[in-house]
Amino acid sequence: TRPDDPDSRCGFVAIVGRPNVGKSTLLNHILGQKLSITSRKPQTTRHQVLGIKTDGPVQAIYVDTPGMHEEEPRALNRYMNRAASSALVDVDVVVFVVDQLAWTPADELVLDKLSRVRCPVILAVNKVDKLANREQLLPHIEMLSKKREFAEIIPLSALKETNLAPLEAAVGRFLPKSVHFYPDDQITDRSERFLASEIVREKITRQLGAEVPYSVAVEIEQFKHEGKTLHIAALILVEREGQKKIIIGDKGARLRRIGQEARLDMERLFGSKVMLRLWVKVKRGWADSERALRSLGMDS
Ligand code: GDP
Ligand code: MG
Ligand code: K
Repeated sequence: TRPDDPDSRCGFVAIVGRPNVGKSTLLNHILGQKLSITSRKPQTTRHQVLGIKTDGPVQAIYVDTPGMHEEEPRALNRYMNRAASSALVDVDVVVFVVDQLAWTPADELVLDKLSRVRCPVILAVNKVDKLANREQLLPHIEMLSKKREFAEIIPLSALKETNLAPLEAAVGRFLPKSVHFYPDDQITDRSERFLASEIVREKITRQLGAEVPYSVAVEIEQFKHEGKTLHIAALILVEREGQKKIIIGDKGARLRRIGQEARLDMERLFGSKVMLRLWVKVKRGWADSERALRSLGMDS
């Protein structure tokens, strides 16, 4: 927008909530693009990603946050808790995502962190597509509305894209008048390399279910356009020899499947043909080591 456009709005929106309520799914569906990785496992979102959505005069800059959680204080968890708390500083609007019907101690913990937040908090009651009967929602919303003062309470389904427009309209109303910080066609602050590594990590988490813990990292070793083809080489780092075997699978079958699925997503995201090479290496105890996190660029 022009700097003198009186309707121009722009600001930061934190999406918070306990793991698995659907924060990443919500961000992806608002953007209409896959930026943030999702899975049935909690804690799949390890980094902070900005998702930028410009709709006419309104530019909303969304911050997806790793779920806030209490666990053994390994380095990775410490990093994730830091990232989650820092997301609440300097935002203009908070979208607090909860699951329909379920309210747990983990939700209570997030609510507690929000007690320090001064900006408007919109409550997004997600996964309403799972409700057999909409009437069930009313007592739940009644209960939630007593927890704190919410600027709005919006039942929605991130997955089915139900009621996303009212959420976005509410967010827009609470953003300050400002020029846009990013070009109107930009959708993220992250590099293509970073997005590529997140896609590979998502495929691994999805394929392996509970077999391999969260201790998988992906490093992009090559990211190069050659003619019409994008050549990407990714190194998958695991903690143990056994995890390496699991990821590779019988005669390499699982790694091939991970590669095929990742390549399709990358082609869709980057809009070009992708040649993807993957390999797996054991890097002992990397999740325990702050130094290893720094070497992977996760020390913010
Ligand atoms: P996050 O940990 O809060 O980022 O949650 P994710 O976005 O990774 O989602 C966790 C799980 O919930 C995934 O399996 C999603 O497909 C699922 N999910 C997210 N939103 C919805 C929804 O609106 N309806 C249903 N049925 N499932 C959803
Ligand atoms: Mg997530
Ligand atoms: K998740």
